[in-house]
Amino acid sequence: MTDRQQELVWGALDRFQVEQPSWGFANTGTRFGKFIQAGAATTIEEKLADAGQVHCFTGCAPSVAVHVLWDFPDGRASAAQVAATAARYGVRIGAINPNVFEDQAYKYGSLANPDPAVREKALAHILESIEIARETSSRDISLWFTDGSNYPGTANIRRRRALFEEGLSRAHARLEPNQRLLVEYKPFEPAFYHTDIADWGMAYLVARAAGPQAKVLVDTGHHYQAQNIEQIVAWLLADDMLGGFHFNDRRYADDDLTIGSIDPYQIFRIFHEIEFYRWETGREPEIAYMIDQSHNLKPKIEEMIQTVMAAQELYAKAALVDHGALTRHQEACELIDAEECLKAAFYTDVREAVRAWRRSRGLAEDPLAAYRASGHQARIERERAERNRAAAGGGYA
Ligand code: AFD
Ligand code: MN
Ligand code: MN
Repeated sequence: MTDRQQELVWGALDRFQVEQPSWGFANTGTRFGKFIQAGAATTIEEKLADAGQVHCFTGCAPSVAVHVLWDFPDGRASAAQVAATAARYGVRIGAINPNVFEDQAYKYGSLANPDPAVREKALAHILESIEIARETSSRDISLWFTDGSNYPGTANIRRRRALFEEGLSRAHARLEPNQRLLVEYKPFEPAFYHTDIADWGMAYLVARAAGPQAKVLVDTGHHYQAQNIEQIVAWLLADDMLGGFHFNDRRYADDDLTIGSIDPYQIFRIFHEIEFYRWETGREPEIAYMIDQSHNLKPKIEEMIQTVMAAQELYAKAALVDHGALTRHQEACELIDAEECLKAAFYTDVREAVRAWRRSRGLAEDPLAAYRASGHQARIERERAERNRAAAGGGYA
């Protein structure tokens, strides 16, 4: 690696921060069940303590996305305490995730429910989430809706779009100047016939209708198999509508696997579009890089460290693309040379440069090994065993 390449890698690593999901530390699973882990977090304090470990060893994951119903037992009243707890563990609260999909009232939808009383209930929860964000000094309110239908003819699709535009506009009107609504899309699940906000175009349109502080959230697991995600990213960047990502990887659907574990080149190409935009425009887009993974089988803290390390490496690789040469080759239709600009960067082994960056920042060069040697896992398994054993019905997988 040349000195210039190391300089590019270190510059990228200095810029790169990724947000952890509180729900990644708790016992979760698939709709076919979950395997309880002895050391899994069962309270927001334990989740923040675990996230603090990940940030302590990686140095680039200082914020934690939280889920209102799962992490704020007393709603807005517990916001200040949750923020103080986060600080105690060396992290801060990041995106606030309202939950308008678990309550029985939302059986036929939330903001698009045919019943105006349910729509008002969902909006009230979103407005409370905006208040919580104010108390935790969070910029982003991250909205995912399960609204949709399972059978043809059971929903008025056009009317439901209009209801979303109304509800999101009312939420947008209550934002602080520094706050944003991130509208996440997903093609299916749990709805199986139509999902109201199913793709980037629908999210774009309802966000635009809501107001200038509403953007699109791209969850990498929320696309059909052949979709070109980096093309979506390029279009959203061009219109300043890219609010952020929920990173994970997938083999078949919304599998929430570890980032880069199935198709690292795709994540690299997404980062490349962002780096290419930065180089070409000189602008710094305000993008929330967030992880949305919650593993059933891998040890949770180790998996989050593995995820953060993988994201760092792929972002560092994307910073190595020679944008000047790429642009010249593109203009001249020198296809192989243009493609090779990406492949040369992607196949560059950045691991030693990343290890050197960690040493220069006083971090362990191998965060996973350092965590494993810390004794934290054994300690939390002892401390949390009983609560998790109860959750497992007495035994562990
Ligand atoms: C699920 C949904 C969606 C959402 C996440 C956190 O598919 O990605 O962002 O839960 O609420 O993964
Ligand atoms: Mn998501
Ligand atoms: Mn998802």
